[in-house]
Order: sequence, then structure tokens, then C-alpha cells
Amino acid sequence: MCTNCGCAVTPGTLEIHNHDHEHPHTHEHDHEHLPHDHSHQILTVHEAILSKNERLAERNRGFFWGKGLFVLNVLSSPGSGKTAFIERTLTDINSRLPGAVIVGDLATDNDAQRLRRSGAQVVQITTGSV
Ligand SMILES: Nc1nc2c(ncn2[C@@H]2O[C@H](COP(=O)(O)OP(=O)(O)OP(=O)(O)O)[C@@H](O)[C@H]2O)c(=O)[nH]1
Ligand SMILES: [Mg+2]
Repeated sequence: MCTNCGCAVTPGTLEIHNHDHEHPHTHEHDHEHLPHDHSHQILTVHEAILSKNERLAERNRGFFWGKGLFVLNVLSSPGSGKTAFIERTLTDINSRLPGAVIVGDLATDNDAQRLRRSGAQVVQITTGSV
């Protein structure tokens, strides 16, 4: 694999063959090529990048299922109306269903304060970085 640009990465495998001669590339930087015997070796080098997340998510799903919780993760662009949507949803369902929110924010708890006005339980997580 080219460590500069990641070219020739095949998900799940990396095919290695070495060269002692020039051969064309479709990109501009150079590669160092070792002498080669034209033998090929297939190495498995990847696991799913998000596999740890998937394991944690599966554990959370089991926890929520066990507690009878309906849980949504609301993601969208900055300023697109996530908090407004959740505020209105909580206000509308409040008399029928108890709601709670875990709010993630880089620095402030402004959204948490807004959401608390709906009467729902709100926990703020301030992540401090991207
Ligand atoms: N016209 C209109 N404005 C909206 C709507 N939803 C949200 N807004 C406004 O858009 C602005 C951003 O809304 P937020 O709910 O704070 O958006 P957000 O996605 O939570 O923003 P961040 O937490 O900063 O990412 C606010 O001024 C809202 O009043 C909508 O459906 N229509
Ligand atoms: Mg928000």
C-alpha cells in the first residue's frame, strides 16, 4: 500500500508485490520499490474501522431493549434545527411519555438549558474537542 495516499488499498486485503523496475503510477509522488521475485502474498490487514463502535452500539441496544427504552440518535449539520426538533417533540409528548435527552456539545450547555425547559431530564456531555 502507498502510505502517502492509500492507493491500492483493497478492503480486507493488501496485495504485495515488489518491483526492481520502473512502472507507471497514476499519481504524482514516488514509491520506493524493493527488488522482487514476482511472488504474491495476500495479507489481511484491516478490520472494520468502526468495529469497536459497533460492539459498543450493540451493547447499548441490548441495554435499551432490556429497559424498554426507545432511543434515537439525532445527527445533522450545525444549526439545522436538531435542538428545535427535540424541544418540540419533548413538549408534544410530555404528557403521554417521559422523555430524556443526552446532549453532546463541544463547549457549552446552551442546548441542554433550552431542552430542560420542556420538563425532560437532560444530561449534558461537553466533549471539549471535535
Ligand atoms: N424557519 C425555521 N427555522 C428553524 C427550524 N428549525 C430550527 N430553526 C431555527 O434554526 C436555528 C437553529 O436551530 P437549532 O435547533 O438551534 O439547530 P441545531 O441543529 O440544534 O444547532 P447546533 O446545536 O448549533 O448544531 C434556530 O434559530 C431555530 O429557531 C424550522 O423548521 N424552520
Ligand atoms: Mg443544538
